Amino acid sequence: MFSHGGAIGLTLTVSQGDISFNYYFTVFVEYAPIDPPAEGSNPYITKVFDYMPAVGQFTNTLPLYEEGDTQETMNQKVLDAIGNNKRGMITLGGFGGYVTVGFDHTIQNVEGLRDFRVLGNAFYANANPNPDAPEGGSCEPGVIMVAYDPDNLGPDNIQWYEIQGSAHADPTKEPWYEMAKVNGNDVNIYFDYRITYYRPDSEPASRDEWDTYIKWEDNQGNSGYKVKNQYHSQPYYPLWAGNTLTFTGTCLPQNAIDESGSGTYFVLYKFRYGYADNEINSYDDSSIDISWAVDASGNSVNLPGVDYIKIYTGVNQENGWLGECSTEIMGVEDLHLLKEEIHTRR
Ligand SMILES: [Ca+2]
Ligand SMILES: [Ca+2]
Ligand SMILES: [Ca+2]
Repeated sequence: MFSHGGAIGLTLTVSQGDISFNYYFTVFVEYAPIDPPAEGSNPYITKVFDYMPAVGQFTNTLPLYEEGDTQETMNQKVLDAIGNNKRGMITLGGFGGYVTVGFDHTIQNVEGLRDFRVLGNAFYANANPNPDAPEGGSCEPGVIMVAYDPDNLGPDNIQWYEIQGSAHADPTKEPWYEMAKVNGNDVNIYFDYRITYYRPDSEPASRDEWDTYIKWEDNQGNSGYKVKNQYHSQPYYPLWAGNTLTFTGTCLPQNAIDESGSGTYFVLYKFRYGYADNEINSYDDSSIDISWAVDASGNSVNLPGVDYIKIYTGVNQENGWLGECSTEIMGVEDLHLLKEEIHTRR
């Protein structure tokens, strides 16, 4: 019996006395297909299980933290903002900040079609000083994870899988990859990235302290500061969290370039597909095919549907006056219940 589907490695060991042989092999475990959801199911988010943004210029304001708020009340504020097609907005802050949501039914994986859309606030630049640039503007990709829970074990007790977005498969194919590399961006993808943020002892007393506001360290030997900017004066470290915040996940290539060369016009370039807050909401590439879910080795898992979706900010980058790269979420929609037919892609 296996606890989850996908490719599972097994070892058969045969031994006698001092002699031992190992035979390694892989079995592929498939799930049984599921029925479409019941009539009257809600196409939108109905539950928020967890919300923990990383440090960010909208943290503690989207949604608003108020004295006395707890993890539970913050989760409820997120549900009030982005559940049930309200289309309010929440921020996930910098790299790793996340939200975990659920539905009143299992979103079905229909073969050949995309299955759900994640609403963000991505848009294209209308005055990019670089005339030949690929599509970009404010594309702040969130990595998407999914889980199928037929036995109602709950989101903390089941296997999660990541949606294999375009850069997961091959970052060099992003149309802006060479530009970003020449610009000095870190264009690698880190599948086991870990970052820790440290709560500042106090808020900056003067502007001199903005550039050394909130310290961070990662597991690639890098460290730095999340900086304060003139447009957002509230604390950027989530006020209901502990003294350190550690997030893990896949860190995507840095996609932002200061196209003005003087710090006035940052363009955050679009990844091809498979992320949140990366494509305009009405365009096809804001939507996701559940068949893109893969296990930790990158093997397809062919989930029949998903019960929970987790989204976390996928880039660690500061962009001058524009602030950190931080994913925003406005909702999630079941495309099948909304009768939207969007074909899959690669
Ligand atoms: Ca599908
Ligand atoms: Ca943002
Ligand atoms: Ca955004």
